[in-house]
Amino acid sequence: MFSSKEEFKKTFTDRIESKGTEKSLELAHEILWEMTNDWIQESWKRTNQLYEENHEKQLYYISIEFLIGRVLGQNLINLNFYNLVKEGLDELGIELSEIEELEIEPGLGNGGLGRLAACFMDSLASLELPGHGYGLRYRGGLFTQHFVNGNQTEQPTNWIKDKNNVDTRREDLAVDIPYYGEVQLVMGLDGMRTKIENPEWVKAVPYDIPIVGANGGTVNTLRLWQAEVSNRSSSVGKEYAVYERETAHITDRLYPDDSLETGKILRLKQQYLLCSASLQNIISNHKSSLEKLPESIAIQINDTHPALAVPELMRILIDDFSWDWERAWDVTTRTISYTNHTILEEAMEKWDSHLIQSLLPRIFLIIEEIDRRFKESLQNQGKDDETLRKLSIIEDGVIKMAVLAVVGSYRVNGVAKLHTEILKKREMKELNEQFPNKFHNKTNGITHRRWLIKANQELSGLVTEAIGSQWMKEPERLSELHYFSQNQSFLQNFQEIKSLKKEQLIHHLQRDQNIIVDPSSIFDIHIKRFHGYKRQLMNILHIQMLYDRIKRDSTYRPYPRTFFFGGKAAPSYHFAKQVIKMINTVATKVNNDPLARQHLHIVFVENYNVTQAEYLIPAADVSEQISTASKEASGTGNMKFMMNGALTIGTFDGANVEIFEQVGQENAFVFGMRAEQVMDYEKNHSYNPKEIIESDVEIEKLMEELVKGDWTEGKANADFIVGQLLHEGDPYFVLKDLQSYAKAHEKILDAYENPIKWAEMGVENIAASGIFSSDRTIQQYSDDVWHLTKVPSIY
Ligand code: DL6
Repeated sequence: MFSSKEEFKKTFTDRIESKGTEKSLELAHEILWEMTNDWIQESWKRTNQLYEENHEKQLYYISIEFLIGRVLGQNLINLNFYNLVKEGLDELGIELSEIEELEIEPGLGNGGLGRLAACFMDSLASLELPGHGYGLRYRGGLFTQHFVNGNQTEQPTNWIKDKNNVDTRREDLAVDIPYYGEVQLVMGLDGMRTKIENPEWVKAVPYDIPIVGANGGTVNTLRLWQAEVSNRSSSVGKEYAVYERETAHITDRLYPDDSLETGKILRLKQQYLLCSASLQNIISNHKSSLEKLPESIAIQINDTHPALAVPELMRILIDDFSWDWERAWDVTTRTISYTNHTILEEAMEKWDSHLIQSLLPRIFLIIEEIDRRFKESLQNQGKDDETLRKLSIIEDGVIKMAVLAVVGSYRVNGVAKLHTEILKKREMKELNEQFPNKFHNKTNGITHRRWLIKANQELSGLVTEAIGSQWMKEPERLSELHYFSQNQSFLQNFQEIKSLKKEQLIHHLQRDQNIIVDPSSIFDIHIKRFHGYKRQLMNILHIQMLYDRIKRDSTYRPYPRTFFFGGKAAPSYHFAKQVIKMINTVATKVNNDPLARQHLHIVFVENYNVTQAEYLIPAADVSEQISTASKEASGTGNMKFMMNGALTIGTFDGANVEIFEQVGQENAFVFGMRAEQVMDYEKNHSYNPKEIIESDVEIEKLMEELVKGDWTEGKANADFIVGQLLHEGDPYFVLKDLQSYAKAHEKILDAYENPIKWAEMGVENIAASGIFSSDRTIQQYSDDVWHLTKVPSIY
């Protein structure tokens, strides 16, 4: 792009002048955006040419979410221009960080699953592997969260601007998607063919985002589909205005509320649009014989939202290419693989047959046929009725998408060792027995380029000073830091950087939310989606216990701690919203109490998103990873915190287990029940929270206060929380693990008394974090599942 700072400054100022408009930060943003983009476009073209010339196998990662975060700064980092641009702009009196702040992050994801997809895109390009994403271009993105009287409110996030969008419209690649209609058999040149008569057509228009890999050599593509009216639908069976409105709705919002049938239909429309448009696009790009599809492409479906890719690929091969069933099934099941991200029953997607039958009649017939043939083969193997029931794709008028995804894929993976074991031994036991070589584990990872190199440039610089820069390419070399955990000057620098990152977070919060935080307090951070199993409720109950102890015992004066919360609740998830309300209420009480506030401070960061995470994670002393064991498939926040030198307080759940394995339990604070215990309690229905309350005076008192409404505002909130803990049987074992959690917190206080020891533990965490880079995960997927070949960029 430019070989020196001087050249950058000259090009930048020339471009500013040539605009002839008033100078502003917005103009600086526009110019920097254009300059970066010019460079990326060239590299992007070159990458695509290389892929075409070499006929390399391509991976397509289909995902309903891609939580990419802000783009400009990350692109500058990956292009290795960040520092040069920053210094150049500094000399021109412009702060790069202020330019970055102008970017509204596209909220195209909800949480871990979407952020993982974004990390994978970054790693694929950085490892020079031909891997691209397909997703949806939600106009609204995930909602913006504000608190009104402590309650979450939701507003649309308008991330699409008139100009300088992160994506480019590709009208030339638009495809039409059929909904509804009737399936007809028609006579074609090569015999009878299936056709959908009178469908409602919707046009899917792709928007492309360049994914810039490390050093800028490889630029892959993230292609997002937007629903628009199709000119094939001039005579839809409804008023045109209604058709227009319904079409625009399809890519309006991520995860429309599916409590009503209209919401369910909308979700199905989204999923089919994503699968059909992506597959049509993949097949039309495919130049060689379709028999070779499994050798020339791999399709990874990210959770079950894109599971309709299985019947859709079958439909294309059978209906559009006149293949017979067996041939189509053979190619489909050697092309598609599937990642499972949850064992939560309520998160396992199931669709009423009648919905799919009416919206996607041809797809429904194909699913029925897949199910019929699968059952037939099971019967031939002599399977009993119970096994047949568990393995059926359609059961009692319901389509089980996870079963469809497993049956239609050649490999299936869980996202952490424990999670994969639970899938294999419990949740998908019968499927695993039926397909013994299909299941495998791929522990998640995070891109160290965003979560360390970009989010914590100071720490990244310190690491490089100590062990050289090779770790950026081979993150497992972070292990060399192990030797520096005993180096006093390194530890001191690490502590100084932690303080600096705390100051930066404080400045950010003060500006955005007018919150003042004590920089010398312990920063204890719990950021993630709000969900019962993630146990934000346990965290806030513990804070109430601490408050009570401080009030009751004049000798208990713990070191000051700031407890940060951040996260959104799904708009229709009542439990999560009640916990948010409660945390805000407790925060008001604790923060305004003259005695308690000397020791405890609660900060609820509004509108938690990727950008906020980039401020919060580097500033953390303590990382809260406290899910009920067995419930969190992996977690990835846990890895981000560790890589920034925070110490984990956590359960033996998801990837925490592997984190503890890597760093050693002596460098973390482990507590709570194991997965086996939780699952046994669940199986035997033998957990009774009343027994805990009756046998523990402190918890009993806490419950009395909750019942009295001391910690909630309004009776409804108190009744709900008490109801969950007492009458609903405390489904996430909050009371069961509470004392063990409290003890782990006491150990944190003890450890923090020795700042050098604390820093040592932090450095050990960074040193052990390299294995959690998504580069490792992607390399493993490539080796075991996709079989991609590196295409070295010629840059
Ligand atoms: O695999 C990415 C991410 C995991 O780290 C989380 O543990 C898991 O909860 C999340 N799963 C989902 C899917 N639905 N649910 N629940 O977001 O995936």
